[in-house]
Amino acid sequence: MTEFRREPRALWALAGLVAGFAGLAVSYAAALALTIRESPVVAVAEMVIRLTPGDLAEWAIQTLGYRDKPVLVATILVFLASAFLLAGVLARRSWSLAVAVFAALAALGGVAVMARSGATVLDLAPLAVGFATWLVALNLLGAPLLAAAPERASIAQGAAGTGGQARRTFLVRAGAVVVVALGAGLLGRFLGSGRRHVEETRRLLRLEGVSRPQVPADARLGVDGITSWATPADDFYLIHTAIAVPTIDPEEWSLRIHGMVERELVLTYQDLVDREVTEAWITLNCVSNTVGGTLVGNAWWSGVRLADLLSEAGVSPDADAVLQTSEDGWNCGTPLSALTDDRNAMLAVAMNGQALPLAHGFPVRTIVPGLYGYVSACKWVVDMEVTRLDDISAYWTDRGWGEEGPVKVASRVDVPRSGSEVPAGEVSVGGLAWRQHTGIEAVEVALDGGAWQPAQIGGAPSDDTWVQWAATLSVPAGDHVVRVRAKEKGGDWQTGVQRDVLPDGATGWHEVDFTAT
Ligand SMILES: Nc1nc2c(c(=O)[nH]1)N[C@H]1C(S)=C(S)[C@@H](COP(=O)(O)O)O[C@H]1N2
Ligand SMILES: [Mo]
Repeated sequence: MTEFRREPRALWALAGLVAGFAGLAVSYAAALALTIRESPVVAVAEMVIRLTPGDLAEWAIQTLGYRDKPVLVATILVFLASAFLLAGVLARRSWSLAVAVFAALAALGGVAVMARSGATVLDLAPLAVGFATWLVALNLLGAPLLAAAPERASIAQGAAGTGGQARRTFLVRAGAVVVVALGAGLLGRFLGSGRRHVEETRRLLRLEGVSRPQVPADARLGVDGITSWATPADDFYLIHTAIAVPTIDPEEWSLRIHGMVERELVLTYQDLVDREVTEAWITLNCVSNTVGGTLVGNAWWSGVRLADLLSEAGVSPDADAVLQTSEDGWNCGTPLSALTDDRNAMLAVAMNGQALPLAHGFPVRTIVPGLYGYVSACKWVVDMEVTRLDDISAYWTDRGWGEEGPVKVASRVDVPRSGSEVPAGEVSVGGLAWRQHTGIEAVEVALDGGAWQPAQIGGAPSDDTWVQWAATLSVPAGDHVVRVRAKEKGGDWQTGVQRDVLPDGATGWHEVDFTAT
């Protein structure tokens, strides 16, 4: 105990160091588990690189050569180690000072993470996890040290004994934290290497029969501000329940088609890509898309027709559904007719002319024109059981969503933007309208609740995609609201009755407020 009092500062510093590196390791593992591009330390390194003056960067590259990045990361780690030591020493006197040091480091990491293009709040999750780890670990390690110092013992009553016992507790806890940190670090490495391998495999894939997307000339109306008719993969909305995007090596992927069939089929990735490729522009949207929302995108999909595969398997006439299961355990029940009729329901292997991005279902996902994603567009699909709708329940239908999931007619105003100011006079309005597998016949707009006026609509290669629409309105100065409605082919005008997305998709007209000056 005396010895303990003689060098408590060193032990506190050690506590800070161990806690600090544990936090780094855990945040690194979290970044890789959540498939966030890189860990906070790398984000800081990238920021330093961006902020380094050209001459200095030049000097660094000259002197250090290809080692410049490892040296930078090592420098950051040394800086962090000093900060951790400091936090530990400060914790001896004041817990809040230690927390302030960790908070400052976390804030620095946060700025670096958010400074990257395309960063979202989710990218901060590893930092939050690391920060929490710092606090928990420092608390765990600090408690026995406090208990060992007699003048502070009352603060940490019951946390640990005194003297030698406190020292043992400290060492055991420090050992445990180190083991957890090493485990987290190894887990991170493992997740990272698997992911890199699959990313690399994906990039190197050359898929025969998959062609580059060609946007039909008449699809674009050329009005500024309307969402692009073709959605780049990077801008395509993402919906999945998986926390970590599955990383599946095509070599290891297979799909089993079984259930109410004459012969079970098991397909490997090679079997699949050796088949004839079908390609089409297909608009995909989410049932959770609210009126005017953006959970909808249009891509050029390439894959293998499901109707052919199901007919090879010999589907029983009593079946009316296919229960699709993803590698991540998510599932959905799809009406069989939508997979076997003449539409382009496919097992897609490529999006916009390239192997599917990991987050969009690599290596294989289902795409069914005319149905919402939650009943059809299974990503990372590995199992299809031919069955009866009455006999199954699936992820979203279990949670109160409709069983069939046909897409409802919808339209959206993209310009003018909500709340924007435009010059009074002739004002361009425009947006998108869709009703996949039925098609859009006409679109109308109305200013300030007045009469409906026809809009121009762009071309579409099939009824399975959205269309752009545009109109010019005479708008006097003042506050206005523009609304849009679409008419599906051979059907009615879109209803103005507002309904929530649950259970089978929202209805109602999209309206946008703007000011003309
Ligand atoms: N494995 C898996 N597939 C899934 C989902 C999911 O949560 N897990 N979500 C579905 C839903 S609700 C939609 S709208 C689409 C979205 O596809 P995207 O993320 O490629 O846009 O995927 C569908 N496929
Ligand atoms: Mo969805």
